[in-house]
Amino acid sequence: MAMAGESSNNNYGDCDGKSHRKVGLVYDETMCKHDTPNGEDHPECPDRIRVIWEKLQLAGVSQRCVVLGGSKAEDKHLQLVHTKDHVSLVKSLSTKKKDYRRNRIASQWNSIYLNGSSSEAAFLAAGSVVELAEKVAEGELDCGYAIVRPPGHHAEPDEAMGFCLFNNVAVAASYLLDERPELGVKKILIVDWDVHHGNGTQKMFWKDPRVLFFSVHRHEHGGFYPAGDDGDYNMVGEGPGEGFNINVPWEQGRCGDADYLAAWDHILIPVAKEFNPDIILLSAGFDAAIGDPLGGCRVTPYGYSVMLKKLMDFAQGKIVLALEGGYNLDSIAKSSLACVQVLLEDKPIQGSSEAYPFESTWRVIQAVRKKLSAYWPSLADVLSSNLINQKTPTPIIVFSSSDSETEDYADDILDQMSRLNIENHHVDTVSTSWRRDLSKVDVWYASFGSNMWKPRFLCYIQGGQVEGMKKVCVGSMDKTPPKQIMWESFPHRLFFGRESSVTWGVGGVAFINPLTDLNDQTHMCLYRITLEQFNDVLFQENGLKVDSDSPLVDLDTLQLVEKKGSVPLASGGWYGNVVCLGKECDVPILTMTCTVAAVEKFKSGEIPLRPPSEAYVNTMVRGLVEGGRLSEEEAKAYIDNAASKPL
Ligand code: Q9C
Ligand code: ZN
Repeated sequence: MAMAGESSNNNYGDCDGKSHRKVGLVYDETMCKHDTPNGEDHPECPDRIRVIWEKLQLAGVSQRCVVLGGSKAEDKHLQLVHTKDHVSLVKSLSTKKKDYRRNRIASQWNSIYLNGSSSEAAFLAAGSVVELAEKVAEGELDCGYAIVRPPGHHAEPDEAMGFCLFNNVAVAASYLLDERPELGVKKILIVDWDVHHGNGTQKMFWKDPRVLFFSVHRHEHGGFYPAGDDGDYNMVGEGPGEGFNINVPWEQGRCGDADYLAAWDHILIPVAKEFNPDIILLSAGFDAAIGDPLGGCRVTPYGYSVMLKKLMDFAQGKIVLALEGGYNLDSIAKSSLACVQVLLEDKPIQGSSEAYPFESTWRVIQAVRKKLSAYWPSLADVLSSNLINQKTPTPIIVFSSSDSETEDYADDILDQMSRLNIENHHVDTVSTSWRRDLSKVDVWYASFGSNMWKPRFLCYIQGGQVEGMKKVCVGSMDKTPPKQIMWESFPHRLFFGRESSVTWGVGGVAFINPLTDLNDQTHMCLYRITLEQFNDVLFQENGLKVDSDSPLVDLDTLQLVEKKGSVPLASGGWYGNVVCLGKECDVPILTMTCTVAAVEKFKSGEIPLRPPSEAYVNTMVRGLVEGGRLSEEEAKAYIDNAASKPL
């Protein structure tokens, strides 16, 4: 580690003659060596930090920063927040000769992969954040950004989790507080804007009033990763740390600049003023960014700039960003660039945002303020109704359901829709112009469940009822039958979830895993329909009104799903995810699956995996047989086999 008072680095240029701030950047290619053991694709990939670094170079901003190489964390510093056993176990990974030994260790953890370089990268990631934080605390640098991986905020004292091996930010915070008292850092604000809850960091400072931990994350009442109650706003810390843990748990996806800035203006900024930190550490995941395949939120580079700028008013601008998540390479590069430009303070922030927060955002903000006002008087005032009436309404979700329940309640949907339309005449008059555009685009809808049986699928287009369905289907607005029907097999895993559903009884909802599994083949029936009709199928499958004024999959989303393979929709129902399986005749093949968050629940056992009911099997078999895909015996064996394997 560098000594205080060392002369300024030559990389620091001031060619424009303006005095901008001394910004540290850590980048070390060695951290790219941490990768999946067999070269499988994974969202937490080496290119993440490469693209960020390349973007900063291309934009000419890295040249204006103090660039530091990585630095390895010392065991004793890691042990400030991790157990000795955890540190030794991660260290030992590098000496294991065989992948299978590491795979075995990885499999004991939640969402972790390991290779021969994982240990080195983990020590570098943590050590680099420590080094940068030290330089900022000493005053050698004004602020900085550590472009590191693996990320850290899910790592708990005794375990790796959620792509994280060591909790990089927590190690740095403890290092400043416990190992460098002479630097005078007594109070640290940790802000975690990664789309996931920073469960590890929360745990490490749960009883510690020296660290104020603030995490804003997609929570969905405990349904979003890392599932459970830890990210709830009731989790305020304990003992002397009570009131020093603040969670802002979004109830829905699609949150964007307006939602995040509302949390800043009405929670974080007033509390930061009262807390008056000596330094800020930012768990800067960029997976709430627009376009992120895991996050499903919509924060723009402008949004990140404003959030960062607002934090720079504290601790004399001493702030250290450490990369956490963020899985759309383009989004993380652009967001990172926007942040470094703010750190450099060399030009005013560009951009604007016109949207309002969601209604659910105000609900969450009010709940957090109420709970935390016991500790932070600035949160005690009731927000004015003028303010909270500025909102973007959420599409009305009639109910959240499985596909099977949807048909069971189709009459109820119709009832509720007509009632809603009587009460809200304006609902009918909103523009549905999206339909015109999307009616011109064809897609293949690939079905793998009961929709493989053609008469059953046709109900979603033409409306009506078939054998086994108790109630009537609404159908699409455009009732033109599919232009073509064909069958194909795809390398995906078919599985069955849910303890029971109304129509089919025990078991009986089929999903393909949104995470591609090349070892399994799923038979799918492809219907060539318009993108408008595909949206109507999605609405119905998710229990949403079909007269929505915006589609779930618009042309941009279609483009994104073709590029990314999978895009979460946050439509609230069982099929909250759209997957692109490729192209046929230049027409994209789309299917709908449950969300990655639901897969987590199936894996953890929160939602049981059950073989499908007899009625559901019969519908699927009927589809496979009538479609000429398999014989009855083969179809039964195929479903038996799929249903007997755990996730
Ligand atoms: N089983 C960060 O953003 N999802 N971690 C697991 C596959 C885990 C995200 C889905 C998401 C972890 C740092
Ligand atoms: Zn994340």
